[in-house]
Amino acid sequence: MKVTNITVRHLKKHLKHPFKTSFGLFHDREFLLLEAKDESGTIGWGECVAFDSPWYTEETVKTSWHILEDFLIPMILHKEISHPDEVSDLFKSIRKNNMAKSTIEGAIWDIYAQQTNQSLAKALGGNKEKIEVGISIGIQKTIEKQIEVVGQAVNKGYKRIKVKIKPGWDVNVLSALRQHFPHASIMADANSAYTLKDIPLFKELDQFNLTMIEQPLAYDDIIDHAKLQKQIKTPICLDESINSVEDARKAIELGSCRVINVKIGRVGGLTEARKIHDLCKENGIPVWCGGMLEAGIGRAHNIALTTLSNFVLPGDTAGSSNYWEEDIITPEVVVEDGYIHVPKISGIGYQPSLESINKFTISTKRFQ
Ligand code: OSB
Ligand code: MG
Repeated sequence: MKVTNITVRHLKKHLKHPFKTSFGLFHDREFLLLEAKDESGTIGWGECVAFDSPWYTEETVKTSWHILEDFLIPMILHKEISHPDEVSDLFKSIRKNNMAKSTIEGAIWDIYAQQTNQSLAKALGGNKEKIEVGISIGIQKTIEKQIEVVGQAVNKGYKRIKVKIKPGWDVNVLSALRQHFPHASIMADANSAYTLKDIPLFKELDQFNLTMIEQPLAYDDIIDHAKLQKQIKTPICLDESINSVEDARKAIELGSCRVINVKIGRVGGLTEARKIHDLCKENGIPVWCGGMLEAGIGRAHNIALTTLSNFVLPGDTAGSSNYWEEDIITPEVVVEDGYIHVPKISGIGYQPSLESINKFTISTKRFQ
């Protein structure tokens, strides 16, 4: 294939429920969509998961736009590409900026799947018909409210409930949740809000039998996480610290985690995500697919990735209606009894709705 036209759109969508983490509160989600067309007219879509501020990684919507426009798009336009695995090699001279890279790579995978007449899941080598789904719930105003929201998710059938914690909102909340939901799979995500000084606190959390604790320490650390994992029973899951298959190899060697959260954008695309999946499988490390409050395109890519065999833990890819009054794809992503049925049609399996996309678009630029 040769990509001849690319359209980048900047969208802003209001979240149905504000999302609070250890780093702040979101009411809106800004993101980029990339539409790529190849010479035969096949169209593929990618979603850039960077946020409008660099709280999670260093990338933002604006840095992604800049890297796409000034570096990555010129490297892709009119190049002959026989397989999407080649895209990361084309981008080798650009350091990091994984979310920007992943945006184009995702669109190329979509085109490739359509042209080989298979679903994106099949093209990646996945073979699940349905995937198990978990949910990530933001910090609520009170413990009572947190219990209520977790209860709603349990009743909807979500297979694993993740809550966000931060200093002062940890033992108290998790203890209350464990009391109310003695048998639910509950986990906590700290988004790097703690240090090794908090080891006694993490030891205390062991009593709640959490499925895992996600990214308790610094976003760029794997040394201290290894020290912490040796002293606690709860499995540590790394998110922010793993940006490549090399990071995963080192973390596994050091014993920094027992689980890895794979996010396509954070690791630079589906090809790298699959490499991490394969390495973890060889090493007996289960993985699951993380979420970035995606709209429909990103959500569709997550679903396809989750069909790979070592995605044995429920991910954060909840249904569209958990985030949006109206998603940008048809049909929307629906969760039934804690499962999403993987679409079988070719490509990402959901149709982008241009009418809906246009409604939320702030700016558009075309490249050819
Ligand atoms: O740390 O996993 C995270 C959302 C935004 C940024 C980082 C994270 C999250 C979530 C929500 O936990 C996942 C989702 O529901 O999409
Ligand atoms: Mg996380």
